[in-house]
Amino acid sequence: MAKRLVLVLGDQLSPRISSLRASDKAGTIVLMAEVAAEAGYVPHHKKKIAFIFSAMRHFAAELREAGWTVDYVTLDDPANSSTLAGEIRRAQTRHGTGELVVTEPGEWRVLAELEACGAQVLPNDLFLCSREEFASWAEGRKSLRMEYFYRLMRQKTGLLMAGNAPEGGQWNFDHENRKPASASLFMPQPLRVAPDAITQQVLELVERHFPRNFGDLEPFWFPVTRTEAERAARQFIDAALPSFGDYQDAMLLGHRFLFHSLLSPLINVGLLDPIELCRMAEAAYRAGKVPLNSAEGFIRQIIGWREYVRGIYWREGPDYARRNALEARRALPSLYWTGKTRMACMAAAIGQTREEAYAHHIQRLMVTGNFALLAGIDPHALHEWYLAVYADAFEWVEVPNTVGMSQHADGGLLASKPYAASGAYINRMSDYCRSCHYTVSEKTGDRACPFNALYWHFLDRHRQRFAGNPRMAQMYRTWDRMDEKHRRALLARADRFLHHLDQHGSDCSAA
Ligand code: FAD
Ligand code: DLZ
Ligand code: SF4
Repeated sequence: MAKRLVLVLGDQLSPRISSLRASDKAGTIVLMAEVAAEAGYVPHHKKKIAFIFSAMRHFAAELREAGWTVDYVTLDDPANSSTLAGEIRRAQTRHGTGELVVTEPGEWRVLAELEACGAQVLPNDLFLCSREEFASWAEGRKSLRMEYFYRLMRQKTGLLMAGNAPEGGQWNFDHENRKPASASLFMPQPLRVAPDAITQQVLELVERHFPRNFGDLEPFWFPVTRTEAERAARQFIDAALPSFGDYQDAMLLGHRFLFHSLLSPLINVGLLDPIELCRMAEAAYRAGKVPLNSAEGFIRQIIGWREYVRGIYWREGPDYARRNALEARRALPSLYWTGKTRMACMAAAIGQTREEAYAHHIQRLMVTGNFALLAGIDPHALHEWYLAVYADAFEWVEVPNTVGMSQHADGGLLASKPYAASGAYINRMSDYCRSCHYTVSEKTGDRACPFNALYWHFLDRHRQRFAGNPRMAQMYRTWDRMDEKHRRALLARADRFLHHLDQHGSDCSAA
């Protein structure tokens, strides 16, 4: 009897995925394929490609060990057709089968490709909230604030609940989580795994096939197996989670990871179960090892934000990535790729992105994202950049964060006000400004922090849209109270800066 073909994608590396659970080992061929089309729809960071290919190869070995028959196509297989659809067709011919089953992918584009191949698409139940459940939660609501969705997920899972009430009497302890960090704090280090023979082969392949892609390939120390991922999670819970809440928004030169988990790539490809991870965090709290603000903050990111942005991605449809409510049209400056800029905060965020394929949330939101928002950079170009440069980037999570949260390009669906801030915010939350070419306290003049004038330029050019927003009224009052000459000087400083940016792709001439 012809066997069923189950396609397992590069971000579905869990034996618990629905396509495998719905199949029996004897009657199934599992197909996994490294294909140029997936490695090339944006110019992914070298580390991202290496991480995904190595994790895929290790997962194929895990499945074989568990008794599955796996047909694995490597990128350098001479017969590789370079697309998922092509590899499905070839495998169907090889194995004489027409039946194709797949767990729902994380992108509209891939979903359309698989549907065109006649795939039976099963829901992805590695998430807590199904697409249908999110749609029914959102139905008829005037505003889709994450906080209310999050409370529902707390009740659904029972995480940090005391009966029907939230543990500690509050749903959210974010007001305790805004502390700047200091370099004298003990900084935990994430687990670093030495590449094994499989990863070494992948590193050679990536260097051969993608020599010009963005980013440093080595040193490469990402966990790539389930066991390594679980060790990384344990290390995070024990060493970093206790201070996670306090310093969640902090940034420090030379301390790129602070108390963050670095677990997003591992969760997003299926090596870690998000709910089990939350249960580990809760257990650490209940054992008295982690304070409530940290455990709650971490759990909120996962069962709140992570689930919520996925719901938004699928609910809003394939055109969500193209929204541009603020009509931002500026080309993405080359400094995003080169890291050549005199802005110390941008240089730090982009530099570590190149080296690690990682930056933490506040660097993405309040440094590179904030700059793009203030400078009026085309959100779609920015989306392609975020999708390319981070190891954890898949459309379902990256698009709502970029287009919605960071760029307000969805017109405020995800955030009630834009995440726009002047240099004062970055100065408060980091030590970047101390070593910057620019002076954060200066507003006009060529050495003034660019974020300052750009901030007012942003507010001024979007006055019609935002002046009526009660959360922004105070800022417009401050602007209106300013001396006319000072206002003109601020706008002129911003215009000069933007003109230079357009000419050179950077604030330096030699980018
Ligand atoms: P931690 O700070 O340790 O947080 C714990 C976990 O919570 C993360 O591992 C992640 O799974 C989850 N999480 C936290 N914030 C978010 C969020 N806003 N949305 C979804 N999950 C969240 N996250 C991605 O996983 N992939 C992306 O492509 C991505 N693109 C982003 C683009 C922009 C412009 C912004 C502002 C944020 C983006 N995020 C993305 C969200 C967030 O920045 C990352 O999840 C986080 O930085 C990952 O690092 P960490 O594992 O150390 O996170
Ligand atoms: C991101 C990525 C890359 C770089 N390569 C592959 C690949 O070769 N094969 C594969 O199955 N998936 C890959 N992926 C992930 C996909 O591009 C896409 O993001 C997910 O399949 C969406 O669920
Ligand atoms: Fe960034 Fe401005 Fe501070 Fe320089 S002075 S690091 S540009 S916020």
